[in-house]
Amino acid sequence: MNGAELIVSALENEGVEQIFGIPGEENLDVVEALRRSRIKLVLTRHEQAAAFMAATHGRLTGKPGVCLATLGPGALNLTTGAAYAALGAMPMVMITGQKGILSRKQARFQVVDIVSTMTPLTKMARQIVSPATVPSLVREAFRVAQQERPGPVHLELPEDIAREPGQDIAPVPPHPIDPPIAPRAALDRAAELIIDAKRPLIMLGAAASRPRLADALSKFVARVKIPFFNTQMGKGAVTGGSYLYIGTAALSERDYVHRAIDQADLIISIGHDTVEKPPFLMGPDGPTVLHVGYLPATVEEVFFPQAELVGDVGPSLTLLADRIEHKLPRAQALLGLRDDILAHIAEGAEESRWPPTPQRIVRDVRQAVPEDGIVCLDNGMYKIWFARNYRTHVANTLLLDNALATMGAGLPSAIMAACLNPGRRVLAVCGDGGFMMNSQETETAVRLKLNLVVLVLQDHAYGMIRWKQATDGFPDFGLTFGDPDFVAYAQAYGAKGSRVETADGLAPALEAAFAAGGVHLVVTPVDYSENKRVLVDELRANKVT
Ligand SMILES: Cc1ncc(C[n+]2csc(CCOP(=O)(O)OP(=O)(O)O)c2C)c(N)n1
Ligand SMILES: [Mg+2]
Repeated sequence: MNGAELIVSALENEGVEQIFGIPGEENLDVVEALRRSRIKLVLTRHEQAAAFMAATHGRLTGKPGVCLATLGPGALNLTTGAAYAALGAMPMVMITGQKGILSRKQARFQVVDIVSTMTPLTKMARQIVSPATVPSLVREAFRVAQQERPGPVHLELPEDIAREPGQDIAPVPPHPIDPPIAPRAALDRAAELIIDAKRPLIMLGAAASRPRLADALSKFVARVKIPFFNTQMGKGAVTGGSYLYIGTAALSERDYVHRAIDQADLIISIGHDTVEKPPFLMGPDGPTVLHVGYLPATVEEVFFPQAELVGDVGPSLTLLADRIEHKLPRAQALLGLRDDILAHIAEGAEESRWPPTPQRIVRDVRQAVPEDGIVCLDNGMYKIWFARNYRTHVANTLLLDNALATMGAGLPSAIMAACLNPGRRVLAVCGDGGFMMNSQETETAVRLKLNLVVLVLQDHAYGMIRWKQATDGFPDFGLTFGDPDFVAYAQAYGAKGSRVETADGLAPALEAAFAAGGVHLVVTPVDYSENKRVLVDELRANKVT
């Protein structure tokens, strides 16, 4: 087998079913090996989108997604996706080509040091220099990508090594690994802290959304009965309809949920990852924070836990619940705040203003998307509103990026979610700015015959930056643009398109789009005056007691 055949056989051995990307001439041996394999090559229209898709595969399944690009320009286009997976802790394997390394017949044409470029963006970046090392390097790449804290790995396969005949080496078989559970002494200490707390609160962070954790985490919360809130990326980790859900910390301070946070004397922070915009700010006067995580906490100016429970989170939480269940008479000390917090958050959701408010849009989306439906957000102003107002009931049903927070990932992540979940409703929500950053992938979605609805919120502006500009006291300048006719644009790709024209038009438009199937773009204007009215003026006046 040559280097390319060895790599494809090693990928099959890892259970890889599809690879996303754009090959170049340096990958042609890999393409040929893929043609003869079980693995499907899914072409995208930009490598960045391929990386977003592969990362989302990792995020949703816990198993690395794989993307492929050529050398130089193709590989460089993967870098934003690499950073997205690195900050978001999403397992992903990137394979890129390179000119031959044994001879240099094209001099330096297109040659960029991609391994060095990828090093700070990945957990591991290696050039493959011999077919013999392919099976072990691929196994290692998958192990490293998948292990806590998960992330991206890069392998560079030069074209001559891809073509070089090697021995038929068998791939290294994967085996299950059970990470260590928190030790007894740490469990006892954590239990004591929680039993002594007068006003405990649970916070679910990004790592709480790891797919394999959903059950154990939900059981823990149900057993200890302490109210919980989540960070943006912790949304949905425990059923959001639970009577213990007290809100989402979409802002760092002063939101209604901070009324509970500010009164808590102990926050049991499960899986918080400080890549997220801080859900609250720790200060010298408290509260005490107990970090529960796969890995020790990272200490920041605004986050410095005083106690830690480190180990495989699911089984560790079960042992912790065994110690504290039925011993927490004060568990619900803060639950009385819940109704008021949630009532404030729900304000404006029923309003029939035209254009619709973000609160109304969130409500209409929630109506059209069943509990197990998946909403994938791009980055823009609406992300704060969805994080704050959208109620989740099933783990990983609101995919948003509060880590790299890059524009352009909404559509590709929704494409991946739709590929993995053909029976569920999947919706991408994008701003008119972010959608245009990877809108070419509409063709990919159409070609893959996906059922996917894309909701574009139109304000003819980079709205979030415009909002910041206004709240920081700058004059309105430089952040507006013209849009294409989105309905015609969708139709040009062979997708369907519709425009919301009335205050009550969004929910039926979404319902019709889902019911019709295929790829469907729905465009609605949005009234962003609420950004200042609620998120600035109202919350500034919101006295946290
Ligand atoms: C790739 C990238 N470029 C720039 C930014 C900075 N940024 C964050 S939100 C935003 C505006 C988003 O505009 P749009 O997609 O139209 O959403 P809106 O806020 O208008 O709803 C910008 C420019 C970013 N996060 N990512
Ligand atoms: Mg916009």
